[in-house]
Amino acid sequence: MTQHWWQRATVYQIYPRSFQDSNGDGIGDLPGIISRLDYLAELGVDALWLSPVYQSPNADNGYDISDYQAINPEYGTMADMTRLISEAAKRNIKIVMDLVVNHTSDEHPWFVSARQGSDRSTRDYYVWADPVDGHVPNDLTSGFIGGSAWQWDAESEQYFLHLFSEKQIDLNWQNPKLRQAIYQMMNFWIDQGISGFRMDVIDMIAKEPLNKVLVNGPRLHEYLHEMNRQTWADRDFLTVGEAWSASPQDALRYSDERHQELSMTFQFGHLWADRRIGGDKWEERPLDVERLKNALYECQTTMATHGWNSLFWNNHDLPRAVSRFGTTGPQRELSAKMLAITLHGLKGTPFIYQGEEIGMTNCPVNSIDQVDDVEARTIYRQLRQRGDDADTAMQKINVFNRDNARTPMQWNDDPYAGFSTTQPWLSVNPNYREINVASAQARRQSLWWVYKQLIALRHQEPVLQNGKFEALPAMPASVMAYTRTWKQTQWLVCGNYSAQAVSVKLPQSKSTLVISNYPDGPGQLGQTVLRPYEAFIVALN
Ligand code: TEU
Ligand code: CA
Repeated sequence: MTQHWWQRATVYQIYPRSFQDSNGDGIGDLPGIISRLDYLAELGVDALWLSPVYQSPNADNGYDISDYQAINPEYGTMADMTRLISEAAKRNIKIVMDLVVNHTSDEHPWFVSARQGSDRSTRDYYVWADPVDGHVPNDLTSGFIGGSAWQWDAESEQYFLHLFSEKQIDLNWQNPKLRQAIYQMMNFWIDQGISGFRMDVIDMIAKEPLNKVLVNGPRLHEYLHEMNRQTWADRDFLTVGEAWSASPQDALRYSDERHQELSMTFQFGHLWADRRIGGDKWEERPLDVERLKNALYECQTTMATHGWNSLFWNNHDLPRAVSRFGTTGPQRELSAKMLAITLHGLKGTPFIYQGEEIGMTNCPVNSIDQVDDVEARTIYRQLRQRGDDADTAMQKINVFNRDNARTPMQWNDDPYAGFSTTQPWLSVNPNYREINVASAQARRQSLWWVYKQLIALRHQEPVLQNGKFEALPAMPASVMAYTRTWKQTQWLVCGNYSAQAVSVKLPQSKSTLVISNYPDGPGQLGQTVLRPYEAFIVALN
């Protein structure tokens, strides 16, 4: 039975910098989000996950925090945050904060005092290591800047660790004092009335860098259980851990309620379906729908009785779903509806990334000067050093550039898409005149209305919340088809991931249409021809 609010909820991710600017400085902010709460309530979402809004020098757009208990002045004040929480609550919307506790900014007072001064009480909050034969301790590299992850501190004659950028310094979770300081900070936010945490790279916190163990360290689950007990344990609270390393089995380990750790994780298995596993980020492969299905299905069956799944296509680090798994051609909305229907039919908690509900697309750029993303800029430099000319390097960058997902929200066809009254921090996607919220809401057949309907169905239908998942056997590679069964109710979810029509054998059964992306639905089941990108949910009877 459904026990938790988040088991019937749909969460909406906001990237605050790009959602709504309220004061004409070109940067999204908290008052901007508040001004859009009615929009979010109309869409029907239950909770907002805010990417970091804390004080930060913005080396990685807020994923480098210098004060966990202060708001970045670009975004507003603590009073704005309090108002956001209460205004959202009035509309039955909960707030989920981003918890970035694998690392802090180098400007965090903990790190400043760890490095210098007589009182180094926070020295062991971070990871330090002595030189080995006068060199770095080992060959760990920093993902975001290239080069060694170890940086020399001349004053103390030791190295410290930064696995992301040189301004994101890894915390030492083996230190119980550090863990207590983090739990205290989390309790501060829980007391402010938030309802959940999304936990940044949570699979890395128990790293053992000298043994080159970066994810799934031996004490990881011990820490998460301890965190659970010392913070949200007695509340109905949503926790979702970002875990790139998580297999379906790992995801069960995190989310199995008997272990009292997290509600769920983000697993990324399905997002390798158009990449070479272990390959470079820009190595695009034609979408392998079979692999995509299998990854999603395996999570469904692994977490059938215990544990819980998150359901998502994209976020602020990933390309736009419709550009990646659908089409940006004339069937853009049709294909985006197919993606929405086939994902939201699964068991778990759906996460919608801002703009997904109107089918926002990737935004390729011509020159590296137009790129903000620290990761993309580093990789560009490396590609050029390895001999790529500027055009070739930019082609690769456009495949994974995180800015693809970070261009401002497209509200209407005013200049700057209604996001701001001035040139935003990152340029608006030029397609905003066609793709925007106002035009989507005005057309009853738009993608936006499909999302609204899917969110409402999740609230209303026990079969969507709890129904047992079963894949339909012997489907063509491009077709996703499964049933959900709860008591006397059985739903069939079906989607064609291809631009070609395809013939399938569906159950011989009478059916009632629940939702579809073609106006006329599938008609009779049995031997059926699915049209390009066709998707539907029907109740079998
Ligand atoms: O991302 C985790 C992460 O592993 C990233 O390196 C991710 O794989 C990459 O961005 C994809 O291109 C989290 C946050 O979501 C991301 O925004 C942060 O930059 C990162 O942690 C560091 O905090
Ligand atoms: Ca602003």
